[in-house]
Amino acid sequence: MSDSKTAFSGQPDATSLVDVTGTGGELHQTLPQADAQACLTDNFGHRIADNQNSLKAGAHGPTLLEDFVLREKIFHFDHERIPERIVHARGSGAHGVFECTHPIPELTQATLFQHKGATCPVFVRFSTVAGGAGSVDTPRDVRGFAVKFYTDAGNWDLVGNDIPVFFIQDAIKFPDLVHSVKMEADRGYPQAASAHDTFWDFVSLVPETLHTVLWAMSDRGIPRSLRMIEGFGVHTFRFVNAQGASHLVKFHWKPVLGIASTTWDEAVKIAGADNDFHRRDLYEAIERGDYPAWDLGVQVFDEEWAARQPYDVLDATKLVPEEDVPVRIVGRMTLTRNVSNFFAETEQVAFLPSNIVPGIDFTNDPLLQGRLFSYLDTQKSRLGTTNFHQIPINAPRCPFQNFQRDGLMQTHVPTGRANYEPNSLATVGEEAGPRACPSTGFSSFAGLSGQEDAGHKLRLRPESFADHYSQPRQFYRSQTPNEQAHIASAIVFELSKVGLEHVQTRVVSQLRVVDEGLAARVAAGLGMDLPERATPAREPVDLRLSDRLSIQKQAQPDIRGRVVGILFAQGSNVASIRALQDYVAKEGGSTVLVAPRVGKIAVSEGVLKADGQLAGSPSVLFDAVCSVLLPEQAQRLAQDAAAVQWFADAYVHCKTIAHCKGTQVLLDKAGVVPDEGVVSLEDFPRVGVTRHWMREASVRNLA
Ligand code: HDD
Repeated sequence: MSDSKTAFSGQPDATSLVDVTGTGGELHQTLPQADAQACLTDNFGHRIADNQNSLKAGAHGPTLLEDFVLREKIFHFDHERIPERIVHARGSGAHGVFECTHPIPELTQATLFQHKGATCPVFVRFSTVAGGAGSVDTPRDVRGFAVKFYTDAGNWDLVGNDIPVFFIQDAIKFPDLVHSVKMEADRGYPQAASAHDTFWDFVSLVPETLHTVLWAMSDRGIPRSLRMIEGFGVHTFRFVNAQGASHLVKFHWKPVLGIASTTWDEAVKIAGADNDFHRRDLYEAIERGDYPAWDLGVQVFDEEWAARQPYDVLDATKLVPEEDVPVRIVGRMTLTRNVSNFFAETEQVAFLPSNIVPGIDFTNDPLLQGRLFSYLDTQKSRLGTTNFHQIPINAPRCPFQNFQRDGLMQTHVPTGRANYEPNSLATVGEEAGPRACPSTGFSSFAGLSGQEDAGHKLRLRPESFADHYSQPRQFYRSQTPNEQAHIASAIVFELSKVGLEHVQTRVVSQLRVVDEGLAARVAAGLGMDLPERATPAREPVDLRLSDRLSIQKQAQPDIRGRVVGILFAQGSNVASIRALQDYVAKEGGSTVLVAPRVGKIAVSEGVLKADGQLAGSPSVLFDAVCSVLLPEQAQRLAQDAAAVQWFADAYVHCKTIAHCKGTQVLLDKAGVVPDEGVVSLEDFPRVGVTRHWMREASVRNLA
């Protein structure tokens, strides 16, 4: 072997530029300035001469242990991954701003609610619950909706979900719930799915789960977009005003774009077409300036009102119907900026329900109380250090100082020797450090007089937590017949994946207490006899139905934020395409041009470039589809399964299909039957983007 230098260096012309020093170049005084900024270095600032080849003893010789450049690079790479979140591992984040629109100083002294127009930066992370960090965006699942407000009085984290209730009443059951829904312990599957034995086994034995289970089995569990989900703080919290008067409060996020969902068949197909459907949708909307927004609303009530309700407001498996306590809008959150680095921000963000500001306080909800411990603890295990609050995404934007010291990855350099208090160092002119501020600091609400929270140590739940069926019944019966069919079908699907027959039986016997009709549908769907009705600890009552619990009852045709797919091919009429694009853009939506192939395509006048290729852009990715095809092109596409499926799916997913006459042959092949949602291109604006649910009964056997 020759020791001479190899002829091939593999060195590119330019290295990528990363400012790793943060010193503004002052440490490179002896080096040329331009070079100092451009030059690749290791983590200790040593310039790297060759980033392509490791150091070898001869061109074909062994790699040398001495190669500190190689070792540092591989060492850092080997440790790039940190433990993923035990739940909510898959998430997407964005920055934004919260603006107070309706001040409520009479209710709370929280600084962010004092003045109309006052703003505060926020960071939001949406997530699925059960799947791992790389799992798909569209399983049937609850969605996390965690908001960090960087207020001038410290961070306030509202760590909620897109469903207003939770599976369990007491935090001590959380590990059991999560173990049951995650992939099964022995076999390592299913990933990101609740349709398996252990989850439903747990559900069938713990009837307090039923309310949230019904929400998850409803269309809420398969949202169309993160921009179109509601958010809920779930627990009852407490507002405290400057005079010390208190009210109970529940927090709601109302999407400006309205609530929208997919169908189950669609969600499954989206998972194949685009693993990152929700993450991409959020990212692209923000990139194009179509900023997602939510109104923050509060339901405010007092203890006397709460005491009169047939449920306990401290029980997280219960909601307060909006018809009983209307949601009062207090502000708007707008997401205006994508993260610059997914790991540094979305992955490292650490939410803590214990992050609270003066004016907002906890209640004795036993689920909330457990969370106050769990999140702080989990961040240490995920991020490796008690100093996780120093990571930029977690650090408050207001000054913070205390006597907490040292620890792994300490990045602050406190000066002086005052690391304790009280101290008298100021008397000798030394820095004495901060002191508590009784008037502006956080003081816990002491409780209402006459209602002291004290008693014997007991492991039990209050009697008022005993009714597990009235609100699930209210939820189910408040849905439209079509939505009820979706719930029944979803439960049939999930239970059809359950191998343990006694679990199926027990679930149906529980459903009989919720609603006999629902139980009968599920039993029929599973081909089983109706089992005995479960014996509830407390018989349910019929609560007043609530339209606000239904998505369909609130839905309006709306193109805002929606995506319309336009199929064209060679020779298509460009004026029709432009007219569609203009209309959708004017109404606040966006369009994607789909063609049999990408690249430039000759149309009636000039050429048009497709955004997506037909087989790679199935109609499940769009809210409505339009087709501008010459008869001969449609004829050709009628031989292409991707084209036929494009229309067949749009049809069975109950979407608007707007088409020119030429497309008819393709529609016939796809089994599209004319109805109010299948219209000419000219009629598209009249029908708009909506779901034509009346179509569903003719295209799908629902339970
Ligand atoms: Fe939780 C994460 C929401 C009950 C323990 N939870 C987590 C996230 C959301 C929620 C949105 C993701 C935060 C992020 O994006 O980083 N969790 C809820 C809601 C609950 C709830 C709305 C009930 C009302 N959670 C709950 C309980 C416990 C936990 C009862 C434990 C006793 N949750 C955790 C956790 C996680 C978490 C294990 C995992 C990652 C993290 O905290 O930061 O500590």
